[in-house]
Amino acid sequence: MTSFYGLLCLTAISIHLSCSFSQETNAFPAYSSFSCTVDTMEGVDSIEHRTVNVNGINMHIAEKGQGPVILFIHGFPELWYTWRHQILALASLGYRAVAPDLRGFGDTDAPSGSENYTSFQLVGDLIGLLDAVAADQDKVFVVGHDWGAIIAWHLCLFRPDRVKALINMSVAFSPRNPKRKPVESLRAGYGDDYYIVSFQEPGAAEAEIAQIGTERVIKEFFAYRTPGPLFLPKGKWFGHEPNTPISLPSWLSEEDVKFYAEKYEEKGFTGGLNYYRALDLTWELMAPWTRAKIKVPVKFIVGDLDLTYNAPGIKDYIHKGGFKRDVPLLEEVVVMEEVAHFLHEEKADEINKHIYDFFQKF
Ligand SMILES: *[C@@H]1O[C@H](CO)[C@@H](O)[C@H](O)[C@H]1NC(C)=O
Ligand SMILES: *[C@H]1O[C@H](CO)[C@@H](O)[C@H](O)[C@H]1NC(C)=O
Repeated sequence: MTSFYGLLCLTAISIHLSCSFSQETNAFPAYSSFSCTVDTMEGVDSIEHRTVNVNGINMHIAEKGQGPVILFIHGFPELWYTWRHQILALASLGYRAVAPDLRGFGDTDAPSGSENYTSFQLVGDLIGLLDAVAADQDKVFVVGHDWGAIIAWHLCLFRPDRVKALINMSVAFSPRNPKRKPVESLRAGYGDDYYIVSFQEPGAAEAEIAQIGTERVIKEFFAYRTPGPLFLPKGKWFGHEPNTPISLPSWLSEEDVKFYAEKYEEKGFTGGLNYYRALDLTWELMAPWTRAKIKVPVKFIVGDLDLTYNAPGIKDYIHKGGFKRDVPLLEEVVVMEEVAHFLHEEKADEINKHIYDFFQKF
């Protein structure tokens, strides 16, 4: 523990120094709290990048550090970049952080067709990745957020032999209901404007995004803090007039937004949207795993303002026994107060500590 906090102190000192150094050239002087992000950007430059061929696609990965591998799996609309704080912190604590751009995202290939985005291809990519970058490690640590949590769960279900322990953020488990397809259930529960339902029709969400503009869409998603379901009615996404300014949360800089926006501008959103469009196909193919339990040690972390935590029935499921029944090795559930969906960016230091505290036990 001592060395852990020591390292954090050192990190803090170097951040402070380079913050004051880079302030003069900060392109956004109005946002003084952004100065440390400029430094994070400098730290981010120390992260290494390469492309590996896995499961028939070229996958871009970001990595740093030596030691036991921690595989970081991002969500939507994110990229490897969402893990920048964790990559730097965990690499400095003796781990090898590996964060891919998932299939369909960023600098990784995006095969066409939503049928190419079921959990089987996605987990297949990650198994290929582990064989390529961690052939010497039978099992690795896994951290997932949002879609990445769902993929992480399926990785544990299909290949528990490859996972030492899992930290899952934001999205709580929903056991497979053999009687009803997920999109149908969501449509019945929330209607056609519920975001997952509205993402289904190929091209429709893409058209909305083109209308609003990529950068603005990124800002809207990251700034969303309503602790309730997300509805995206046609022509009225996010309910803002076109030119209303969107104020960014303190933990997200204009540079961060630009990073995401440039990659999404280049790649488009279809790859990410295909995850939602493949939900029912994944459900169909996963029939053999109905009522299967997760058999790896798990820590689950969620913010109390997260839309996922406020979905009907989820709190009861997480806190009243359902979750523990399906995930018998669930060791800890952490609910962070006043924190929303992108908790690992919003509360990076606390999340880094949670990750370290949990993984160092194994
Ligand atoms: C799925 O991906 C494969 C491999 O890239 C490709 O050959 C196939 O055409 C894709 N499916 C569809 C429906 O586009
Ligand atoms: C992690 O989140 C996924 C996503 O829904 C969920 O399926 C899983 O049960 C959660 N935790 C695990 C494996 O415990």
